Amino acid sequence: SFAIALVLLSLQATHGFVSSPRVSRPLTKVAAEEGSGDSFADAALQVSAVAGDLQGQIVVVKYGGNAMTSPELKAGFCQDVAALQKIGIKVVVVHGGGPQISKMLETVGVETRFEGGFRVSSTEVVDVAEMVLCGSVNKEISSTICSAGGRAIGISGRDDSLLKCTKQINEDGFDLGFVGQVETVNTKLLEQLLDAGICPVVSPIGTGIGEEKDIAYNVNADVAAGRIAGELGASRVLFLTDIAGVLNKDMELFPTLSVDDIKGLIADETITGGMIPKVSYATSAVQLGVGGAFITDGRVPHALIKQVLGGDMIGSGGTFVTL
Ligand code: X2W
Repeated sequence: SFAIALVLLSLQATHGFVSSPRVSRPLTKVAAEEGSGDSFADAALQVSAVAGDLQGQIVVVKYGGNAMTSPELKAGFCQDVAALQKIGIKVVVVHGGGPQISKMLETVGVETRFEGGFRVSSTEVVDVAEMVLCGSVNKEISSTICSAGGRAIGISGRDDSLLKCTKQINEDGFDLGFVGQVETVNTKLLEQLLDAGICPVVSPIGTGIGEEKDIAYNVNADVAAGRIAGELGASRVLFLTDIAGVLNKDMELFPTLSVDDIKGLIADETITGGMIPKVSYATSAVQLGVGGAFITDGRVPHALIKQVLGGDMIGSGGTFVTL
């Protein structure tokens, strides 16, 4: 198909035919034991084997604000979503936009700060976050997927009560304001859109429950993506971020980590700072039944399609987290 041809052309252009060592990441399936020497045919066989396995499966992608830095990266990401959709993979995009919210808060003169990876969110802050995420960021992503030939609809966690939240209470009792803890996910809405061939593009603004049903909550996009993937029983969740993956103290990448490995690495302080929340959403998604979670560098052009269809076949990096 056109989509496979597109992938192959990009693989050809950037990597030639790379017969890197086979590793056991589930997305990597090598069709031909030995290459025939025809690089296009070999790559086509490899990609079609992976694409066949993934048809009809759900892949949730968290697209972080730091991975949206250039128009080229954004266009490449949206092209990838459209291409995966054409192959028959059900893609859900959950986007962030932290830097974009911070910029707007600065413009309008509202102070902002983070506590433990979460933005302290007054009513004013949530208003701006909703305006930025559900307005410009969300619509730009859904419309660019459409102009790349895909079908996408932008929604927020307040639409059809997609993300019902309660106020998140920090362990140390610190008041974060209107930061939402996701209580329920309206998976039916997402499944209906996916079954209709539409990619839901989700802004992480949630809705309150009961008497609080008209309150908007600011939800961390990693939290929203991990939870949506878990509730949907996705085969994969990908976190496109601004680092290569989980690194050790010598800045070398861990290609795979189990949930137990991660506990140990946090205990011995190999994993620190902003990586801790990220790995915790990845591990909780896996514990909720997601086949695997990738934490990968969204600043790499076409990171999404390379990771989903290429895996280690093309050495696209990232850390794969599994049970
Ligand atoms: C985030 C929502 C956006 C987000 C915020 O206000 O920045 C909380 O921290 P990135 O680009 O993925 O960081 N919400 C509660 O998560 O964006």
